Amino acid sequence: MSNKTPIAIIGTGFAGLGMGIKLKEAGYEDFVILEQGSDVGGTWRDNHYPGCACDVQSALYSFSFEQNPEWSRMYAQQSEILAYLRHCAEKYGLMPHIRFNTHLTAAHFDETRNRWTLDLADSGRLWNYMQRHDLKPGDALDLEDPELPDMEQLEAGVLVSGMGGLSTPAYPNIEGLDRFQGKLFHSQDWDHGYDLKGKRVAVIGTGASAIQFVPEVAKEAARVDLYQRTPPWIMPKPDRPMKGWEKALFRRVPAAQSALRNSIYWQLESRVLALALNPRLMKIAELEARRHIRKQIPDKALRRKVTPDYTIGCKRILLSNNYYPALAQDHVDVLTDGIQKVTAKGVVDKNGAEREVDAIIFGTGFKAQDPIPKGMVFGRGGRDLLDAWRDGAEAYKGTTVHGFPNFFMLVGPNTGLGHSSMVYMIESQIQYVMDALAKMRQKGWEAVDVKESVQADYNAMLQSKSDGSVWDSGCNSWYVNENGKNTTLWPSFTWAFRQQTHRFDAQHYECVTSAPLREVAGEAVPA
Ligand code: N01
Repeated sequence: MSNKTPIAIIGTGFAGLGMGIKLKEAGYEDFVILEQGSDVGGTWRDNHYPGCACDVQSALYSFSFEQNPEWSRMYAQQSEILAYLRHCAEKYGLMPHIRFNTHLTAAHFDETRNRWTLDLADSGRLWNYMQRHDLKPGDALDLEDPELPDMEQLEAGVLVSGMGGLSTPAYPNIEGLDRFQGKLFHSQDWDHGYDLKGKRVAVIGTGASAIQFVPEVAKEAARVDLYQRTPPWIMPKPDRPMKGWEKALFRRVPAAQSALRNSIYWQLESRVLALALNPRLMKIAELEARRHIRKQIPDKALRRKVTPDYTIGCKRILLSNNYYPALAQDHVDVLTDGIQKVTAKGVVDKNGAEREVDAIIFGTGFKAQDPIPKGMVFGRGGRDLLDAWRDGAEAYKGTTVHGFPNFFMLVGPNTGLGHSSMVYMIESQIQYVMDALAKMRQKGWEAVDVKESVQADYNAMLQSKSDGSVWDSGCNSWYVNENGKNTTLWPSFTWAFRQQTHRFDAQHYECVTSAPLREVAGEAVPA
């Protein structure tokens, strides 16, 4: 395979595959998709814990151009979404473009030639190296270490990241974890070979993943100790199997499925009125969530424990019909005294009480604030992306970062959603990148770099939009960093993002035709 490519894409989740599909549709044949795993699917390949499912309706959580009349439920399970992504990769001819088991360790932009140099390692060898050095996914690699597996270099004109914001597991920093003699794993690294039957299991965390797997663990385990730091607000999940006649209708009349998709879209979009514009309206949702607790939990003390004390919507609103009934069982205890330490045999709470367990499962989420590890992406002047993001991740339109020319991020900073489908955001960004590529070709630009002032103004606007929203109402969430900066969420309507990304606005970029000559807003000027 050639060691040069005009376009390199990282990842084969919705973002990477969607980008590849649109490139092919537009006639680009020369591009490479780098995938560290041995299968496509991104987060839907990596997260396979029991109960894993989507909390956005599948008619909307799928590509607009590839509707699937066969969804078995309103909200598909993980295995079905993974099968859908495999189908997309095959149907649109992406498999020959994908280099599996290939891990991007570092990407350097060479400004003398306006090209990215990518260091690639064999995933298996890199994994062995990381295990030997006790490194976890997301930990910085010492690129000077002679023991690092051999790197292959690939040169790319444009680099598109489809790495996603929630791919690096976050492990809690709890004293004594390394002393624990039982089984330990994170929800993203579920060990299906470990039989939970009859085991005493501690679960740490009560977020979107935990509320899906706790009911499944409780079916098997002899005892479940659920360590809750902050209770989530949970609403009923309006899930149901799709009926035979509905699937037949969608097969024969695709417009009927589009109509369902549109109605879901507008129903979810209407939530922005309360989330972003008038958080007082969230009271209505809170009443429904409180009713859900009362209906599903008979015990008043347990009701009190699971009732949050922050405004609903500040953290992600979760959907579940089986979480509260699971907690109400006698062999499940919700523990809210905090964790002091872990011993060889169990977990000690802040009152000093130890509970022995056979296994500890982390439902502790992802490193959302550092979506790209330090030491991975180096822009102009060799600057590490994480140094550019010292005050928190930010980008222009969630896609480009000043000083990192020809680097496009899908699911970049401030593109996350708490209310609707990420696939909609991804398709909007892909349109932006496609238009950028078309203009680069047309005008002969070798490199495009967003202007610093444009990025700064854009982010000031984003932060002011976040002020006063429900996400700014004082809870502790992964949406906002320790300085109170919203680095992850899109704080408005998704159609507004689509409008912004419809066209590549070259006038906001420094556009370079060749190394010594710069073209700004279409006008040639000396560098
Ligand atoms: O992670 P989370 P997740 N000691 O960050 C707790 C997406 N997703 O994997 O709230 C004790 O939500 C932490 O407590 P607190 C979705 O976007 C989507 O569940 O910080 N507890 C919290 O309870 C979601 O938002 C689907 O006080 C500790 C939990 O761990 C995102 O993934 C399904 C702790 C982490 O919750 C992440 O969800 C699943 C500590 N030291 C996930 N550290 C869909 O359906 C953390 N916690 C599409």
